[in-house]
Amino acid sequence: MFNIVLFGPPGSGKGTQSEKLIEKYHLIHLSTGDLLRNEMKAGTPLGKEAKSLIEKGQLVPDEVVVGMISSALEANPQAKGFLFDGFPRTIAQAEALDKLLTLKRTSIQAVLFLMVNEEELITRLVGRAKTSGRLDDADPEIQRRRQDIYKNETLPVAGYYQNQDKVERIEGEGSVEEIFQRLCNVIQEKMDNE
Ligand code: B4P
Repeated sequence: MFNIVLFGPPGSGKGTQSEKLIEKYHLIHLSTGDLLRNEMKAGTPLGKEAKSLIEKGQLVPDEVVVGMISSALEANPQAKGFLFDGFPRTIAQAEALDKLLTLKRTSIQAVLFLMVNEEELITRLVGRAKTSGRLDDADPEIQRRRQDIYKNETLPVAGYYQNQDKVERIEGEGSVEEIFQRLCNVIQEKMDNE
């Protein structure tokens, strides 16, 4: 199996690049943001709990997202590999993921870290707000909070994987196609060394 974590701050282009990567490498796309938004749309109890947190720019509890990922791994026993998008977002999630993958006798091969400066992130999210209908995009105050939570809770996850020597930093500014090529170059190198 070939498993990738696509890592980066809110608005760094994880969702945008994931769509292209899964098409090229035939990986199963696991986006906790998308899974949570589906639950919200369906109005499930989990979705209702998530909605109140996401709309304030806060993270959903670890056990909720880990449970969703665990079910998704179980539901795809034949997968060639997984692309984790927006997960893990805390050290506890990263540890839980390592355990789940060990049970499946596999592991993360690479953590691709999209580097984008904060002003560019805010500009992108303001742009996305015009079409996404996402309340967590529309309010600049909430966007700043999401960036702060990212720095405090999610950025340490990069250190966790750095200790495993798995992090590849990728310049996340430029055209979508340029960034995609950068990601593909790194993935190809990793695959060749498997
Ligand atoms: P996510 O859905 O993961 O979303 P995101 O981080 O906001 O965006 P992403 O990086 O995917 O950016 P995108 O491609 O859309 O999370 C939403 C919320 O769910 C979180 O805040 C949290 O509350 C909750 N959540 C999710 N996972 C969780 C977890 N594991 N634990 C706890 N809570 C969790 O790109 C952004 C914009 O930029 C788009 O408009 C795009 O068109 C544009 N763009 C992309 N690439 C560009 C480029 N190269 N140049 C210019 N613009 C570009």
